[in-house]
Amino acid sequence: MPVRPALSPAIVTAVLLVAVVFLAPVVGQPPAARPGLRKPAMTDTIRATVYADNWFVLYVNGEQVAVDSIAFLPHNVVAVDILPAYPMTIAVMARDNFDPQTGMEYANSQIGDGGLVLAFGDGTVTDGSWKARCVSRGPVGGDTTAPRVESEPIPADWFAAGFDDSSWPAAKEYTEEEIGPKQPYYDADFAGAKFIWSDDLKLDNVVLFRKRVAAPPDGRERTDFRGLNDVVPEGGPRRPGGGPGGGRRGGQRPPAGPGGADR
Ligand SMILES: [Ca+2]
Ligand SMILES: [Ca+2]
Repeated sequence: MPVRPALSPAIVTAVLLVAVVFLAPVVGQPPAARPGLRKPAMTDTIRATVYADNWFVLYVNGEQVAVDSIAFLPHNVVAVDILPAYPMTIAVMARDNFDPQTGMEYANSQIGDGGLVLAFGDGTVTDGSWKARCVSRGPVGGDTTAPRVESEPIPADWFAAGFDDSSWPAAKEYTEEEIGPKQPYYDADFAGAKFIWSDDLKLDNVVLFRKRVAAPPDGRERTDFRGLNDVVPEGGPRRPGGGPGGGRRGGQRPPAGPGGADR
């Protein structure tokens, strides 16, 4: 019988602990040493809830995190889990339903209206502090006899965290009565959130929104997990996948129990 290495899980764990305690302050030093490199859990996420008349795409910190799964009708609520990091830049493109040639809807029989409301589990809500820039409107001037659409190019990086939106107008708040949301809105929790759009709820058909959230509105401390892929998380890396040599230290097995697996 071959003799297995005599390192018990307990000893390996002890060695790792010693290494962490004595080496971490030296190796991990510098100024911006980030506390807590544990892996994020679902309890670190917040729920993002959005209702758009009629459609939206949502970006958080430059990454696309949600797309409305229904382009037109019925009016629906989309709720997804997101991992927040602050300051948090939220960017939304919302579209009213409209014919790209006329700006009207239902076979050019009427002018539809838009509307967006959003609430995050950290207390972030839509309101007049958001920026809103209309990039497509129609029928221009409300003219339904010779209807036409007016659009402008969308900046390539409009959703990026570093995009300069200082010249964008403030979003305008609208009441529930003005929007006339459908039942899914009432079935969700949008407490504290306001409906927003650009200046013309009916003629503005494509609107870009941006909001920078400096810190969690609910005041809760949250870990910043950005760059997690660039560090070794607490508990060590995942067990190597069985290649020649087995990975670390000549193929020793990582300690059993918590820490070895990709939790
Ligand atoms: Ca419209
Ligand atoms: Ca609409």
